[in-house]
Amino acid sequence: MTTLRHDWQKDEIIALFNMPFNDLLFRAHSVHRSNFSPNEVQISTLLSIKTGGCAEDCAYCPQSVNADSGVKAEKLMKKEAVLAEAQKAKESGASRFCMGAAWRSPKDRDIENVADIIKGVKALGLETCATLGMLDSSQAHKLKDAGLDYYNHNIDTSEEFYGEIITTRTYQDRLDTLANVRNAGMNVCCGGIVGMGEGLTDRAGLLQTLANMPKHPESVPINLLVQVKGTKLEGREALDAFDFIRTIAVARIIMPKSFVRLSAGREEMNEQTQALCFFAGANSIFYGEKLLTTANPQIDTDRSLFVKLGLEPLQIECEHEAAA
Ligand code: SAM
Ligand code: DTB
Ligand code: SF4
Repeated sequence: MTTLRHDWQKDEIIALFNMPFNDLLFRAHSVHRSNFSPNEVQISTLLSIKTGGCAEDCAYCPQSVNADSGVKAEKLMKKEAVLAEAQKAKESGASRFCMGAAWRSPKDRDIENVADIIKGVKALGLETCATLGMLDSSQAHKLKDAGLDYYNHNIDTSEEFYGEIITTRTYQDRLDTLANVRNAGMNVCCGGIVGMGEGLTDRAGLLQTLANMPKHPESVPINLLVQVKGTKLEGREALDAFDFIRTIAVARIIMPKSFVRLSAGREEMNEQTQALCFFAGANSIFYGEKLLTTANPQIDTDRSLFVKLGLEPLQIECEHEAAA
């Protein structure tokens, strides 16, 4: 039986990162196989429902007002337009629809509008996820009541490196939002970004914070920085692919029952790197040609990779089907 630990020490995690590659992958894959069906991958499709003009200064993000990325500020999309995209995502094989908004935190009016959209997406038979910035407790409860299944809010990196990337909100602000989401009874989707110029100790610190939460996030997105022209992190030295694969493997070992998502950055990754990530324990991806504002692999490209590797999309059981 797998025991879930919440007392990981930094040096233990660093020791995992430093294992010989074959030993690390063997251990991660063994953990993966004893907790999941090894060839099943959960599929989420992303949509930016409110793009650009964000007041936060996240150094990686093309949607910050501080970035000179050419991303224009738009209003919240209309419900009908979002539902049309959700329907397309469902027809392409996604099981979860994730809606992102470039807000520091939503206003109560925004929560009402998004709650209405969430009800519509759920009625299509999709799982719902939203990422709208910081939430207080009452906002988290309103989203839960609307039927939101997952809330995504990333801690991004280690507490030590965080200040180099964002100055407009603290690490503790993020942890407070995550506690509000958890206490409202939603599933937590929380991960980070690697390849921002952090060191191995920071990647270990990111995973340590996630694994030592009172409950492991159900979904752990590991993003490889998408370097966007006009952002502060444009031109950072690219992360070695093996260091990315090691990050996935360590996440799998220390959060054995969480879905680990091979998230942003797949467009710059070759098939072999992605295959090793799946072997190391990644079992979720973003699917569809766009992430929020940047490119993701084409649907046909991903379908062909799934065929080559014998991977199958994870099927979800709709509530009305489960009740039948
Ligand atoms: N504004 C909300 C927030 O920050 O919580 C929600 C949207 S925000 C774009 C969601 C996440 O996308 C960020 O926390 C970050 O981890 C990820 N992200 C943004 N830009 C990225 C980039 N260039 N490369 C990789 N991940 C990125
Ligand atoms: C997550 O961890 N990654 C996604 C999702 N959660 C919201 C976002 C990736 C964004 C990449 C940059 C862009 O497309 O703007
Ligand atoms: Fe705003 Fe989110 Fe981008 Fe930060 S990551 S600038 S909060 S949209």
